[in-house]
Amino acid sequence: MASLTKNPNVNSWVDEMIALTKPDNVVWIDGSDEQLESLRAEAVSTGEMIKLNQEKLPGCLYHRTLPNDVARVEDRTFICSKNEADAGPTNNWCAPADMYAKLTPMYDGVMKGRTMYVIPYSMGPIGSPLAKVGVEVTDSIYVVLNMDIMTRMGKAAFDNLGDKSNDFVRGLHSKADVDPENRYIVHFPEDNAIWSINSAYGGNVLLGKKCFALRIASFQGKNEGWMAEHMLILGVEKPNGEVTYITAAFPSACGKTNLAMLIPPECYTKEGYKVWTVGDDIAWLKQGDDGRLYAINPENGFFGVAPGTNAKSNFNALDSTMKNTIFTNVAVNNDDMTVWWEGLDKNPPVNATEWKGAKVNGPEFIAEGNKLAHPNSRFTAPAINCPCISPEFNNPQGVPISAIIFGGRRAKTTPLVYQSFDWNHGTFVGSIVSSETTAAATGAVGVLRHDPMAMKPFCGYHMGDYWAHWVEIGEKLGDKAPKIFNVNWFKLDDEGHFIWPGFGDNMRVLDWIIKRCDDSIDAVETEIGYLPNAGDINIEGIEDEVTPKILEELLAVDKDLWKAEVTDIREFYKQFGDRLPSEMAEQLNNLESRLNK
Ligand code: OXD
Ligand code: MN
Repeated sequence: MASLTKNPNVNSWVDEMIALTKPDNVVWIDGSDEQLESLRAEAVSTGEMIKLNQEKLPGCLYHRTLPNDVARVEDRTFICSKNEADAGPTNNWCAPADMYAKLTPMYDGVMKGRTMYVIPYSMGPIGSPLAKVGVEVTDSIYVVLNMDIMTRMGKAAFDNLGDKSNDFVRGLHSKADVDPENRYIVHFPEDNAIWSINSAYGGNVLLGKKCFALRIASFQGKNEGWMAEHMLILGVEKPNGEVTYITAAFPSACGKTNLAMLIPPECYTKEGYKVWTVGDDIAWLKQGDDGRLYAINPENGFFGVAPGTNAKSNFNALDSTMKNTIFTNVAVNNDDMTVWWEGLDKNPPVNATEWKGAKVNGPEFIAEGNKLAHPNSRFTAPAINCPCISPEFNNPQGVPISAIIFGGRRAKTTPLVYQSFDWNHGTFVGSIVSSETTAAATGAVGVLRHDPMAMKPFCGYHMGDYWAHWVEIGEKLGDKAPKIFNVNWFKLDDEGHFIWPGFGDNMRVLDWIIKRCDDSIDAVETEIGYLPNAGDINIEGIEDEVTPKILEELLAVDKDLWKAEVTDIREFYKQFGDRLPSEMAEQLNNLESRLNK
């Protein structure tokens, strides 16, 4: 099939990839409905995808990955910058020449007997000054169909790139034999290239997402003066119609999708408050002409964690999955070909297929201690399906950001919410985010680890330089900089119960944050930052659950725990050596001396 572009940089690179992988056929993805429909039909005929109930779930498909291939593989993810020091201590590194030498034989002839799909796509609205083009070649129809949902895919991306530009990210993916021993997710930041092999799991193979929009884009942002962050973007509309835009960075599977699509409690909806979703996972941020920081969501869909999603926890996400959605590794109800996962409802299907493909009696299977859906099973849903998608979703200029929120899963230490003293202190607050690990990546779950700005798995260069970049951006923004906050929805009591209701009630914390941005409310100055006066967190309607004593606990700053935290941060910071910005070292010293006063 003939190329869809005259761009010689694209064509020569694709020719090179064809010569390397030797596919039987090459299909250029134009993004047309006819082409996608025929790919869906082909995937269904080979069993790669399963058609779900087209009346209840129109346009929805199901896919199962191999049991060894269900999450991102951080230990097999590499940043191959020319100099090892530029990848920094938080990334796996290998010299680019050595990595190319190792991977080239693995790709040699890997697509023999297969078709190569050439996917042009834009991250960001086509034509947005903040958008960027990528091209992914892959031997997986599943990848094509997911990229169709997650990006602006098709010929328009090539038209936007133009006939001459070399500014596109080259993504090479082959599922090969899905061999975990030879699985590699590799980034060559200086070559604008990503090579992924032996996986078919979303986060490892939808190369526009984590690989491009975070790892490569963070490196590009550093060089070009903008930021790529692991952040949701939402707008809170007040009764007077004014919308305040907020971004929030939480580690994987810590509720970004839920916060982004939050439905406020009744005491807010009755007044006319509303939350709009701009993005649920990634934000690209750049200073606008008016000096403020603007954000776009480079994605076009949601690759959300299914378990736990239900009409109460996230009605809008659930509703987004009701049509044209791909479900991966959830359970299937064989009676009516619908889907099920833990936490959807209390009625697991009796006649079920569990995520690995075995036919089981759902309730019995669960009673024996098994899970019907994989804990990291996913839905890939078009953003336009979301009932609360922001009218600004496709605005090429993005939305102006008033607040940036960091957060993680912390049983103790970190209060419900606090505000940093200023931008550099906020950067410090982001740098010290720690969180308990989740099923989104392979490895142990529930282990506390440092995850600065929720970017530990996604920063494509040295973390110390990344913090320096934050400091520099703050200098440029000056008094137009967003205010920076930290939240923790996950505080536990001594019996291990969550003490904050979370979900829609997180609106109560957003409300405080917005009032702080508007300068319409005072706060308590503590050693770690500004905390709410207890009376300023609206608990109308949840007084029984959040008693004054619990609120006090939620807003407590335990000095001893924080002193221990300082010791731990000092240890954590050591690995960054002389690339730790002096501003961060100073913030740590200041925190310590405030605690010792
Ligand atoms: C994701 C992740 O899939 O962070 O968004 O793992
Ligand atoms: Mn994520």
